Amino acid sequence: MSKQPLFIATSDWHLTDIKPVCREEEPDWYEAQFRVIEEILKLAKIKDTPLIIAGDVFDKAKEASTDLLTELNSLFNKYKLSNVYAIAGNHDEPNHNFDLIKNSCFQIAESMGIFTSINNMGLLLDTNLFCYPFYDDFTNILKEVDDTKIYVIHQFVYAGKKPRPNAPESGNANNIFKLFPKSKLIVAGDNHDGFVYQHPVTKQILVNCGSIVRDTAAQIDYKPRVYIVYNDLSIEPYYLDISKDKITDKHVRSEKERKSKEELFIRTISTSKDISLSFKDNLYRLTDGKTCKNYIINTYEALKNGDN
Ligand SMILES: [Mn+2]
Repeated sequence: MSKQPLFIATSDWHLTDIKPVCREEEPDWYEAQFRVIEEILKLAKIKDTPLIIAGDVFDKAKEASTDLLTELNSLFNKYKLSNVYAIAGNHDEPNHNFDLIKNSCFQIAESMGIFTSINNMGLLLDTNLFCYPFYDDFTNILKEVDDTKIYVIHQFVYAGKKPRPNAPESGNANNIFKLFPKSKLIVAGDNHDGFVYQHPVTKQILVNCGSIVRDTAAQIDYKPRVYIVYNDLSIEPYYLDISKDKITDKHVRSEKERKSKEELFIRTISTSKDISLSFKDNLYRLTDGKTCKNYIINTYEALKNGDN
């Protein structure tokens, strides 16, 4: 069996009409998003392989404009890919509830023929694959399916150290593998930082796709990518072109500057002997050594006491 691409894995497109602050210098936010989508569609066309979107196609479950939807549709029409599949992420689900998916942009996009929804469904590739959309209580819901080696899920997963203090233990890659002990590969969406992790003992592989469009200043050094999954289950990252991106963290820097100035001010007034928040202290200090000292102090005291 020669090595062939089995599919391209991507997630967290977060398509939105609202330009993020860090991308304020983008002249056209739609173009900025769609040039990335186009690159992915081109890649799927060239590789002649299915494209699987592991959730969060849209940023807001019910708030994509007709402009956004129709532009997305014409882009997909241009490439005429026959095998584009998607599962719903928490952002695609109204109130992060899969039961409400019928009334969502995800559902509209599927109805327009942009992709085929494969929530809670299998896909017959060389190796069987099964997909689960986002569920809040996923550890109770996700189950292994017979003769299935690959799973696609939308859950916050990480390998090694917790990427944020409140990240649940259930998202640790080693615990995700335990949900599917017979699996060989798990593809995940949700965590915007893409990575590939292999369990040292079971050799199971976790591919976390990561986001494709950088939308926070924290991602300024991130290299957006999709992953090509081959039929021998080897994984290859494909880094997307970010040369046209206009991204800035200056709003974060000015916020930091403002905060540090504030901190410095508070530190100064709380430690310095020369500065006080008391008007009286400052006034008295100002008069030190001046000939008018007594006059000023007497006037101030008289004013304060309401003397005429
Ligand atoms: Mn998500």
